[in-house]
Amino acid sequence: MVVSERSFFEDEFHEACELARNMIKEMEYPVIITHHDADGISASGVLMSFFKKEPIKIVVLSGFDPVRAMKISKLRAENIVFLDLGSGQVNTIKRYLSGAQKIVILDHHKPEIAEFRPDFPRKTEIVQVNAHLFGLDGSKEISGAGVAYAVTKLRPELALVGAIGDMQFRYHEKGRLVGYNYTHILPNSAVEERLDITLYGRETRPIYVTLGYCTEPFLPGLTGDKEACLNFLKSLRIPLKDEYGGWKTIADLAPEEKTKLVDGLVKLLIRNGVPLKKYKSLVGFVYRLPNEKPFLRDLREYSTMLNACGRLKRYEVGLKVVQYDKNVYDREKAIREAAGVLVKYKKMLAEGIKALNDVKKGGLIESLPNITATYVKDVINDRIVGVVLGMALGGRIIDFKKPALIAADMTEQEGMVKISARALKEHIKRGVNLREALVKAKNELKLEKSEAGGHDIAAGAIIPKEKLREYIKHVDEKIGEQIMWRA
Ligand SMILES: [Mn+2]
Repeated sequence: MVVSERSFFEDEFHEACELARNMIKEMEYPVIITHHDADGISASGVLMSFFKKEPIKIVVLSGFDPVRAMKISKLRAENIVFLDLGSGQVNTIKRYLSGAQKIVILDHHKPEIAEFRPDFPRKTEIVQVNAHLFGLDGSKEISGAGVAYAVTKLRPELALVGAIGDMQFRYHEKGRLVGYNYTHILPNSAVEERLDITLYGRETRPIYVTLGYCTEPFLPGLTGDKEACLNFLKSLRIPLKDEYGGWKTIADLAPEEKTKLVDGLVKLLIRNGVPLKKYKSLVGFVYRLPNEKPFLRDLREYSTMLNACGRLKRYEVGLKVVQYDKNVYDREKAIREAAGVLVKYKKMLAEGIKALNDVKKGGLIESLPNITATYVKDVINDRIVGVVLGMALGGRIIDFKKPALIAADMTEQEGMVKISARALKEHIKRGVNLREALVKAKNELKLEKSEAGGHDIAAGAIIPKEKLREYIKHVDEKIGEQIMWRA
């Protein structure tokens, strides 16, 4: 008998999914509450396909907290579906939305209450299908969109866009999807998996542009210098343009040309003393939808585009991109629009990185015993601060010997700051769990109107500005305890 690495409670999970599906099927005028990232928008696409005929309302949120719960309660919705959020806020849902008849939560974040049927006032029927309740690791084996797929059996491609948007591939050394994503979703989808050059932009950008923008790994002498990239490609005799004079992308290259490119890059990195660990990610698993529009063909680019729409609050554009059953012309228009949003988003990120560097010069970074904390005030928009931090981690702009935390003023909530925290895999191995630290610190300071949640490796919180110092100190202590406890 073949025994799988780790068993999850497959039958129970699928039973729960079926129960949730039946509940959703009966919903009239459902209100769908979803997260603003690629995973949340993908999950909405899945549900839109499910509710083809039923009029639905979609509310896209950057997070869920009492203030927003109160606003949603004013919609007086009888049927609510939470996507990619909700499990971390079951008590808030109970406090503000117990007027609803049916509530279904489809989530993969660690649940606040580990029960399929959390206790609620009797008139509300509530279930939460959460990966963690069924032995699945929600940080790497299934995404929010994946849970939505498991429930509806629709749009497996979007389920994988969500997984890739949530970086669920990064736990595998060659960037492969694992767990439920791999065993149950990929085989049922039109997505192709193969080992290839992973560089971002492989389907859409001229090769020299791809190299010029490459920060993972950082290419000495090439990153940031387009002229040098062109010369580098010429020296390798890699054709830059196709027969019609259009720029070739990496995906357009023949296998032997790809080999030449990888060889050339590896040699360059070795010459510059870059350790192997940093560039073995040049080749890894890529996921593509061969019949999709070029911008969406590579799932990483697809998810980045949805992320851009979410972060810049162009939800309607992102939602149209994931809605296949809509009229084709409309969707194509939305994809073009999304491409424009993406350009703007990339520009904001570049400005964010620059601002972070300036802040660094200004000395606003504080090094505590167990974390590095930075307060950027309103210099970096709170919606992109987490992404900028992730990039800073990739580019080693911040000292990442310790987990890093960055705080920015909220643009929409006066007096509140948004906190993003990121750790490296090495920190996780030593026992660090950012979500736990952020949540515990919040509870200890009795910050009731605040929120905190996320994953061990990436987490966030929204707290009152006047509590920032104290909060950071508490988080630092929690991280210290986690490491000590493990040591
Ligand atoms: Mn997610």
